[in-house]
Amino acid sequence: MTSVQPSTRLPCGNRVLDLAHTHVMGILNVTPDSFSDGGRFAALDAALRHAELMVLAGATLVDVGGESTRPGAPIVSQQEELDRVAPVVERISRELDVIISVDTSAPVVMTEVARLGAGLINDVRSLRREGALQAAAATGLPVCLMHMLGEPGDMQNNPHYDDLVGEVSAFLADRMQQCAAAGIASDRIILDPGFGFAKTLQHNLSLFKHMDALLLLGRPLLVGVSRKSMIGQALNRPVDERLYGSLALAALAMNKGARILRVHDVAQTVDVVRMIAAVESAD
Ligand code: 8Y4
Repeated sequence: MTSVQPSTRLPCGNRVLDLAHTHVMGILNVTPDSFSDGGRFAALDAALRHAELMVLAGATLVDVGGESTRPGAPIVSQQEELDRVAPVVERISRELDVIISVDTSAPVVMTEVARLGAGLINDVRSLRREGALQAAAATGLPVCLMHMLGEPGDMQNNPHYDDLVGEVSAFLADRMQQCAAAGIASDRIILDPGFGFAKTLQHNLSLFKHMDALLLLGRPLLVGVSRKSMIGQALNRPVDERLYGSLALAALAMNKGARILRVHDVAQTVDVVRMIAAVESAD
């Protein structure tokens, strides 16, 4: 007797992501503050080396980002963002066995990176930019929709929620509907609570504790908390001392059902994931 189940296999361009397991997504920044001093060619080589190390350490996805979402970061033109990201996507696609996620809100970037071998669109603005829904739909790629109120620049100005989990859930449900109307079926969607985006420490902790409520939306969850200020604030640690806090939250997120963990410290997080998976697969 075979039972019909929703597929756990998510097509990501020329690769497939098996969402029956938890995956580690390594963060690859290609913003100028992460460029090496030698200019764009040296920066490209450095990005490739970093991506390769993350893949060797067990990342099944790398998230390539060319626009800083830090509050106060300079606004980058779509062309500049494309100039940073496109060569990296092209070379990773040719040289490494990994799903390339691109962290972008720019329609032009979505269209071009899909052509160059990207496997996933990761938009912290949930396709709210003009033309983004249409561009993402046309790529045929899956999309990660993330909760954020406002824009990265103004989002930390006194965020308020009457019903935090309910409002995050309603926001993501609404964005899924907008996607469906634009031709992005729900089976192409990944959802993300958006830790650190328009949320206080207490908001972040409470949303983390109750994130399993978002599983009711029926889509896999991606969680990004690595080195974020919620860890800094909870533990009183500077950004270079947040590894253990990050690993604790990675383990907890996996336990709550998250399927993709977006992290800086891939090797360490992969050990956490594999150890938990070993216990979960025991008799
Ligand atoms: C230290 C470390 C300080 C990290 C700040 C940060 C998410 C994301 C970002 C996320 C998804 C960041 C692009 C912010 N966060 N995409 N992107 N989910 N899907 N800050 O949580 O890492 S950038």
